[in-house]
Amino acid sequence: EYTDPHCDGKQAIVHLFEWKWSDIANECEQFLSQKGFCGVQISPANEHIIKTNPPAPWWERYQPISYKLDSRSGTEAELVDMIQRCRKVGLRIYVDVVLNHMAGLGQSGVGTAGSSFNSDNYDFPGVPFTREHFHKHCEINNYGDANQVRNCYLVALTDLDQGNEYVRNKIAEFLNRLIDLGAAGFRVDAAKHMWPQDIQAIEQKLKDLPEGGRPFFAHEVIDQGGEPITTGEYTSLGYVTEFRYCIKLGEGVHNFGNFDNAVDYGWGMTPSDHAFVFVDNHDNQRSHGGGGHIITHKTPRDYKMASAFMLANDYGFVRIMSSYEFGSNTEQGPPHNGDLSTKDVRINADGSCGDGWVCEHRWAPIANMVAFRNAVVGTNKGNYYNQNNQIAFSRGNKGFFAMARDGHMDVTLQTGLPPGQYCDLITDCATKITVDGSGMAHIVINNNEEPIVAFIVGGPT
Ligand code: QV4
Ligand code: CA
Repeated sequence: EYTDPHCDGKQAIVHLFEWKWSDIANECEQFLSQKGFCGVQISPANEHIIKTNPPAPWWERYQPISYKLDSRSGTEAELVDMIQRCRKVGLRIYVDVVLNHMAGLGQSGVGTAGSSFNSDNYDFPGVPFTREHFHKHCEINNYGDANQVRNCYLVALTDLDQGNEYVRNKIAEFLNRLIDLGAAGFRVDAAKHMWPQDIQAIEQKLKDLPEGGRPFFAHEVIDQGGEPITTGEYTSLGYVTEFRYCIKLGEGVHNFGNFDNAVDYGWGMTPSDHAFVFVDNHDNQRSHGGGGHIITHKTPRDYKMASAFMLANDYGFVRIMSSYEFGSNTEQGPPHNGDLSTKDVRINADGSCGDGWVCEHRWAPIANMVAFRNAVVGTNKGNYYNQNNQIAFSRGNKGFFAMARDGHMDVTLQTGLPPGQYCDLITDCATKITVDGSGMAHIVINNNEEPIVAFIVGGPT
């Protein structure tokens, strides 16, 4: 339950981090629908604090002031328009929701929807929430203590008591409103910091989607082993983030031999049907949560390989990250104008993005592998080949994938596919592959920047 993304069987979503609603609507229509994406994870849509020092950091969206739908990405009317325009071209919206806490101690003023607030007085009249709705102040400093992780404050963020019936009702009202507006589900921020039974009680208060079925849930639980709180406590509530896979993908790209163990259940990794997977996320790409060596857009060649492998592999439900450029200042917000409003996403003539937006989801080995994943859903890996930093495998009799770390591969392999001529998805058919009557094909890679070949039954020819 809570694992159906409601997108006609499609298999990958993209996090358009900090994009404005109007740009997301355009992207649904102009790009995501053509490439077979299932939907979009959007930044928090509700009212949040406004910071001018530092100027409009991205993390102001993680300090809610109320559940009014006015944020730096746009107004409620713009949100609704976007949800509907995306829906029309077959894409669903998953809203990042911050339910664990409100704004941090020491702050007061007015939020993005004009509501006043005073965190030190636990006063959030825009909801309204008052002191009785929060846990007493204590700070989380020991992740070995599950009570503390759930009941104390994460970096001084005023911690809501989801055991309180009124709090549960206010949260459920907020989520039900988003369901009414056409959202298909949620990414739950800091789920690890809320009791699973409280989340369950809130989920039980939610409506079915208007077209039927339970909303989709992806719970953010950072479990890298060694702590009492595990992803397993949350799998009955939907998908759960699998941060160990970020580390495994990084290790794999550096030495393909490591891809043999990319999913290590001995490590406690989440079962595939509840694992929400990604190469990096908006936190660990800037070292804000989650350890390990994380591959990001800053090393494009490695990033393409990690993403392509993730999309080809038979593990989890995939989220693609789409970032904006940032330097050593990890607080820096999205590209913005002089008045701190977020800049439009510029799309260049060659399909890449400009004005500081990275758009990894438009990079060919990532965008075009979405069709691969959609085509091979439900099949297992087979015909596995992994030698000398060259990897290849089939997915049932539906698709075949190959990748070469040094950019070159020249080997004849069993593909498991019916005979015929296939188009390489990565190069949009510039390369063709012939599978003979016994399923063998000559696999050639000669591409340093994008050393990947992938083809599917029923693909372009
Ligand atoms: C600061 C000090 C505190 C001090 C406090 C009060 O650091 O020690 O007590 O001031 O004076 C911002 C600032 C942070 C500040 C805090 C409160 O960065 O310095 O505290 O605000 O004012 C994002 C950012 C945080 C940011 C937060 C709220 O990452 O830096 O804090 O938004 O704006 C763990 C969790 C996991 C979490 C991860 C980052 O288990 O759940 O840390 N990930 C999610 C989100 C993440 C978000 C939050 C949770 C909180 O993905 O983006 O944090 O909503 O691993
Ligand atoms: Ca909590």
